[in-house]
Amino acid sequence: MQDVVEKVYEQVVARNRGEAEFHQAVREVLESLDPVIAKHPHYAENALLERIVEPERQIMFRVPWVDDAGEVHVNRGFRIEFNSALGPYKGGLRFHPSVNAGIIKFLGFEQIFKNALTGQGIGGGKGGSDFDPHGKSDAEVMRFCQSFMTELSRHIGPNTDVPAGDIGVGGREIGYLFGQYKRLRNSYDAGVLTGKGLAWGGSLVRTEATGYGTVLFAQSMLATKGDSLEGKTVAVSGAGNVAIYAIEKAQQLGAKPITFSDSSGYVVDEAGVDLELLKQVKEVERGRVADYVSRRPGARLVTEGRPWDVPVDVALPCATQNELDADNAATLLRNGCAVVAEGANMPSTPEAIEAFQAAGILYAPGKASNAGGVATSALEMEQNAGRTRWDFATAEAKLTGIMADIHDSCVEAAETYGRPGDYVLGANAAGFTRVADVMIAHGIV
Ligand code: NDP
Ligand code: 2IT
Repeated sequence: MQDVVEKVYEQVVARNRGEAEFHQAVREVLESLDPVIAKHPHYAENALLERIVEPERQIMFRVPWVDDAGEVHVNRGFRIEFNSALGPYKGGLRFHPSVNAGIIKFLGFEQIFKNALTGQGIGGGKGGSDFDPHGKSDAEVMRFCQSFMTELSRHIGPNTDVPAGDIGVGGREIGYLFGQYKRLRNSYDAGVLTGKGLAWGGSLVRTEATGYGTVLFAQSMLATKGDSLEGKTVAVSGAGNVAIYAIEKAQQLGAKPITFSDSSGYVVDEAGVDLELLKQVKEVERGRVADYVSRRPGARLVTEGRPWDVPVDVALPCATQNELDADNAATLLRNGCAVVAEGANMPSTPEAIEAFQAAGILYAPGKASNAGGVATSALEMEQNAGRTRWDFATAEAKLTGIMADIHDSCVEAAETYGRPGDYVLGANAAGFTRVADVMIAHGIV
């Protein structure tokens, strides 16, 4: 990295000690900015880089709640309001035991550039808690969500900060969070949260959007080589919201997904994933991947290694950060995998990304390929503001158009800065310049 950029990175490490995921996300962006700063030195003036890596506001709070047995628990809540240059802070809430300040900060930082890529006027933020929804009753999840929102409600609003779902936060949690917000504020602010139920302000296609968008992005990358997903085998990780709808869209486009996973292991189903069964097990029963295998002849559960050990043409990591390392990348490449599109945020380690890029395969970073979820959240906000509701085809056509535009912006920026086909540089440069130009226009704030 150039001196000016390296200094900013060193300050981030010194100021945010022990936050390895945040350092990793910042490093990836700053490295990409080298050619951007070289071409436009004014981006490094007025401490623009120093400002963009520092959250505008960081909120951390106690979340006490009572379980079904009457025992009191204390979790920690976070909301990092990272950047509001382009619009209200926007980004999901993650409930997972691994959540800490560094993880929420990395997610919030990525969200700035992802949201800029959508072209929709949304700033970047992220939040969550180290609460683990697994194995909790609906009543426990509700009491937790109510306690969490009691503090969060002071900080959010349809024009201020608009949370949504992420790992461990889906329609059920958004419902409990919205109910408590409405009660505390005595105001039906539909646009304060996205991912709402269809009967109370939700948008069609929001549930499907992240997975669909990821596969559409993979299809656009393949189209640059005159190829398509038709007939390709696909390895998917995760078995949550993003994974399920990535599998659905891949199947619609004629590809054959043969794996999915959760934290108990991965499933290989050489005949192709039975999506109805997967939805029944994961969405309806909230079960484990083993419940799929017990009902699906020919499918097997593997508890050692990762889905990346299975030979495929396309890999779609849709579970969590750093779930695909250098060894996994080497295995995928050895087996002939030629496309990786990230549904999750930062699922590939820096070494894995380096291997994909050195091999010259099509590799899309999450902030570009998984932007369909937040893009459709912004469409939900638009419908809420206009007190209207679009049908499925209208919302899906808008998502498809936005994903195509993001793809083309990445391609164009990669060419502008001299590395055609480098989607990491393309996404970071295109996202950064949009935010930076507006920050400059707004003055030193
Ligand atoms: P879900 O909670 O619906 O599903 C997450 C899935 O990933 C589960 O199958 C879960 O298994 C697995 N998983 C999570 N953490 C781990 C872990 N540490 N080790 C192994 N498996 C794990 O979340 P989403 O599908 O919504 O999110 C998946 C990824 O996509 C995340 O990186 C998220 O940030 C990203 N994303 C989500 C968007 C959205 O709209 N929902 C938008 C853009 C990105 P288990 O149940 O066993 O924990
Ligand atoms: O990582 C993400 O982009 C999300 N979890 C979705 C955020 C949103 O506001 O829809």
